[in-house]
Amino acid sequence: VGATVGAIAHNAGKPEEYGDKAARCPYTGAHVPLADPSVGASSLSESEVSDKTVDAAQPGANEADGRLSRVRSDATGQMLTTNQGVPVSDNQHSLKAGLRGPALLKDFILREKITHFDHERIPERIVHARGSAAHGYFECYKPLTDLTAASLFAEKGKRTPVFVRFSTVAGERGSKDTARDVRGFAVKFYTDEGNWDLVGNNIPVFFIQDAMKFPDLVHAVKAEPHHGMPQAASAHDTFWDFVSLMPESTHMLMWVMSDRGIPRSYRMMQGFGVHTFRFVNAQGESRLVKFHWNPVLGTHSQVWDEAVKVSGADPDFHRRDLWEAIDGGNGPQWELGVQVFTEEDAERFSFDVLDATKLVPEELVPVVPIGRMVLDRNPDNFFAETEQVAFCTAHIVPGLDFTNDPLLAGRIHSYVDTQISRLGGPNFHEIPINAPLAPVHNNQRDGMHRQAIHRGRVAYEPNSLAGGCPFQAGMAGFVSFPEPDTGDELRGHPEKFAEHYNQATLFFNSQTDWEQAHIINAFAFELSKLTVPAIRVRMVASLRNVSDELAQAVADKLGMALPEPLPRAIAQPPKAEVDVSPALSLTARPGDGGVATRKVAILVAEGVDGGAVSAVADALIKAGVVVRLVGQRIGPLHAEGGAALDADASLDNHPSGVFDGAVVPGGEAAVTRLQADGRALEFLRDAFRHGKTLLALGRGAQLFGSAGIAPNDADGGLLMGGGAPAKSAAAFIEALAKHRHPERETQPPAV
Ligand code: HDE
Repeated sequence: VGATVGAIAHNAGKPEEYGDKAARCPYTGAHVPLADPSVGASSLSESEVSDKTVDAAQPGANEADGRLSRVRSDATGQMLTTNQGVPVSDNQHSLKAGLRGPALLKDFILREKITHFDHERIPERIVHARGSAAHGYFECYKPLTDLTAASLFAEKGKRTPVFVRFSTVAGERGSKDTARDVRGFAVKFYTDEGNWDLVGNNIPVFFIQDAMKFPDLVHAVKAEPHHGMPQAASAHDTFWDFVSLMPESTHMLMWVMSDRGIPRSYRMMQGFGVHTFRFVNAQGESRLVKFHWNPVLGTHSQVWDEAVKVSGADPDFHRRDLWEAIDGGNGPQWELGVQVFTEEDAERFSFDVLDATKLVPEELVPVVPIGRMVLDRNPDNFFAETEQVAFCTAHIVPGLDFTNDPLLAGRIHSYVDTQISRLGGPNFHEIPINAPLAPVHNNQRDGMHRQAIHRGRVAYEPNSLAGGCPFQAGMAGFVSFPEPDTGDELRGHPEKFAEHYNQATLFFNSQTDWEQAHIINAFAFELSKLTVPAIRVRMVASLRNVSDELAQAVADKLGMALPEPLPRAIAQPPKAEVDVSPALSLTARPGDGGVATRKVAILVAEGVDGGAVSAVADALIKAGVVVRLVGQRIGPLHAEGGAALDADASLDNHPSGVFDGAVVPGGEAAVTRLQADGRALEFLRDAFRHGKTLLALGRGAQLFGSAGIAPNDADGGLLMGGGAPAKSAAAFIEALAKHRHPERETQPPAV
């Protein structure tokens, strides 16, 4: 026991948790091979699964990394210099006329240093300002040449480097990660025929149907302009004023008010291309396509009380989670799936596929997996990569094309435009993280911050002086799909765009009881924050068109009478194809059943049962869990019998929200100490209320009693031990894999 406890004391488990030093070192260009690169997609047919036995792929290869090494800078063993490479003799003192005299204007070293500092900031993104990113690759399962000429889908096993940025939308760059919000899911594929940016979200629909409304939506949700509040929150008058006047946003509101708006991790959320795009094959034939990213770890979320508390405990919760998982060699994976259908199919649907407030139910068109994405390398530098990466929906490659979705049309313009002011000019494509792997040759010249040195005297086309180069690619290049003429120029929208509630109802009816309860609570919370009661009434009136049950429950929680339903734009809405879509529930994707990278606290104090601590810790670490010994303070303490332990976290710096589960070992003295510590009781109450997996060993059960938590056999996540620690740990791991135990929830919370 002593030896194992001693090992924990020195954090011997850390290398396994976070990877050894060589794996963490970013300068070698080598990728961290994943422990198990196989995907856990149970939804695949056997033939599809066998198609995934990839033979062409080079494990860990990522050409994009080599390209970035050209610009990497490493000062190890180097002398300090100015930007001109002049060695600096003294970096502590400015040049003065006498020791007590004035600083001199000719001190070019001081001036260069201060001037550069003065200009370190660039404008933050107008939306999606706060984000985190990682490198990785996409791997194609099988050739899709019958559907698309896109080179990344041409061969089984073909790998295309990617850079992926996840983000919140409303908050500023320094805001918290766990706000209730949509999450951005932007993927830059460095294909061999140019960059393709699939700039998606973790929700498959959007608030509005037409780009014309986007600036209004964003002005409404951002901090109110007179006093700059609230930060990273939609719970304020202007947002609900706008959306309650905009019934097309109702479907998206259902998603944002659901637990999708507060994901547990970027690694545990889906991504969606949202719009309907086109696949175009080499013969010029086109099919419509919707893109889905499905996480191998499953879809998991926080609960609201937890998200609020974690935002204070660790505002970087999602950023840290992504970084640490990749750093430890547990890079997250997603499957890319597509829904492919024809224009004729689309015409038969009760909704319009050009309307971004609608999804295509999976029961109508199944999602077929076509490849997987692995994120396996953290950026070297946040600013150079994560901040300067410029995603643009206009970045598309041969084999793909847009549709006439009017929201997408505005985006095709907006992203390129915004990069020009954000990154300081039209040459942002030359910033290393944005530069394609495919060669770039054209006659665009000059501009701010030009990096390329174009040779020759010809910068026009046609030319004879340069032999006609660079020459047009003709049919080998990007050829826009010939969309048929669609009519007269006018402002308006197609008829099916006027139906706003069918899919909001579908979403609500497809949720489990506890998911519905969370949606009701979220609406009630957000609307309770409004200062103008009329907005609240209008919103609940709108919810009546979704579900009377929902509207009534929200009204009850707000202490208001149920208003008349909001008038609908169309009296006789078309009948929806499906009433329930199980795929819309978070529970549809439980994940691969593993617990690797999940975080567990073992509560320790002087006199804790050291044998139990090491037995449980060993079992958890073996299963890939990140274990923290959480003490009344950090540092050394003595287990029962005198063995040394080391608490690497404290009840103050690691409250329960940052963990997925907790263990309370026995040891009479330790339990008595913790019973007298309000922080320990609060830790357990929060963990219990948030549905976390909890294990008591020996006398540890008494601490639960002191916290007001009674044993309950019906609660699969509340394990009151009794058995040997190793056996209890096995049961705990099984319960931890379920992520959370919502069956224990009561309204209001009993504990
Ligand atoms: Fe964006 N959006 N957006 N958006 N969006 C931006 O581009 C815009 C929309 C999305 O990690 C901006 O570089 C318009 C839908 C993501 O860098 C800007 C419209 C979806 C990101 C912009 C939309 C998105 C952005 C701000 C309606 C999901 C972050 C900075 C017509 C499919 C990308 C920037 C990153 C960022 C405009 C609607 C996703 C201003 C005009 C729908 C993930 O260009």
